[in-house]
Amino acid sequence: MGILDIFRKGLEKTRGFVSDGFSKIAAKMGRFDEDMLEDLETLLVQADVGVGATLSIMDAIRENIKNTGDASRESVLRTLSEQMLSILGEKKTLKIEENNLNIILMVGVNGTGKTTTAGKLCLRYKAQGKKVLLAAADTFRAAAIEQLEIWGERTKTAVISHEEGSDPAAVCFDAIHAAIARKTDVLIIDTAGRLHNKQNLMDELSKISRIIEREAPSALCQALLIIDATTGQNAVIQSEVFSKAVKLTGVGITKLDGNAKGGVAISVAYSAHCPILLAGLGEGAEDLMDFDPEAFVASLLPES
Ligand SMILES: Nc1nc2c(ncn2[C@@H]2O[C@H](COP(=O)(O)OP(=O)(O)OP(=O)(O)O)[C@@H](O)[C@H]2O)c(=O)[nH]1
Ligand SMILES: [Mg+2]
Repeated sequence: MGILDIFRKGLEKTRGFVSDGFSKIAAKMGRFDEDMLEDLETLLVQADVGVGATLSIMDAIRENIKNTGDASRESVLRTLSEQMLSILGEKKTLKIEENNLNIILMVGVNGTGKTTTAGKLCLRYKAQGKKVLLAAADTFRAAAIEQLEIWGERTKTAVISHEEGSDPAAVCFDAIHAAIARKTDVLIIDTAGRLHNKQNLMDELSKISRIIEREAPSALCQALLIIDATTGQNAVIQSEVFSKAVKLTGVGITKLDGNAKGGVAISVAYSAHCPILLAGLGEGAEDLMDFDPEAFVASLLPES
């Protein structure tokens, strides 16, 4: 299956909603009038594209109609696609430096898919022949440590863990030194999504970041914010909150397969100040893709 087919299949629900919705609106008349443009605006907001991004897209569509006089389905679809691509920006991927320790820190609120994405990434790098190590820095719940250990068994990867309730920064300290001693290529650190309160969580993440900087100054450290596509506009707020505690490298959007609200990727790209790097398109170990703006947009919109 090609990348486009994988995105189309994963985004089936959002595709059904946006693509069919667009075709239904366009079918009313040969060319778009103001009522139809308003229906399109509502459709985008309902698909969680977000109010800011939707207004910017609709402004460009109206402007184009005004300038060219062309309000045909094809013309509106072309501007819509161009605007979505312009908001999403160029394709960017997680970088892995050869002959260096790469540290990937997974952050995000509870249940977004941090541990699952850590496992999927582990599988990806193992398949590329890299030496990988997992660190269970979510010490808040025993089940979280066990969940990462299951991924460790599944992917035949060592997991550095301490007891439930221990200091996550100490787990990171040990994991970094184990990674250096074992000449690990990629160390993936799973963190908690929930602590006693939000400030605790942010303080803990800041502390983990400081430990990484201090103990592995020459490593390439990337912090990945994991966002659940089904949580809608909350996702956008999360990116603001987490970016205050950790210097985020990029975003991974999970559960794009979960409902018809996959448009949230556009909302996040519009508001967050870091690129979307990964797309979670299912629960399986292989359901992780580098986020591909072109495949994403082509998956949402009808073929012209
Ligand atoms: N459909 C779908 N489900 C996913 C995806 N990614 C993760 N999940 C599911 O989401 C649920 C939560 O995932 P976890 O990886 O445990 O989330 P977490 O962020 O580690 O959660 P906490 O440890 O509680 O903070 C699990 O049931 C996963 O199987 C995805 O891309 N698609
Ligand atoms: Mg977890």
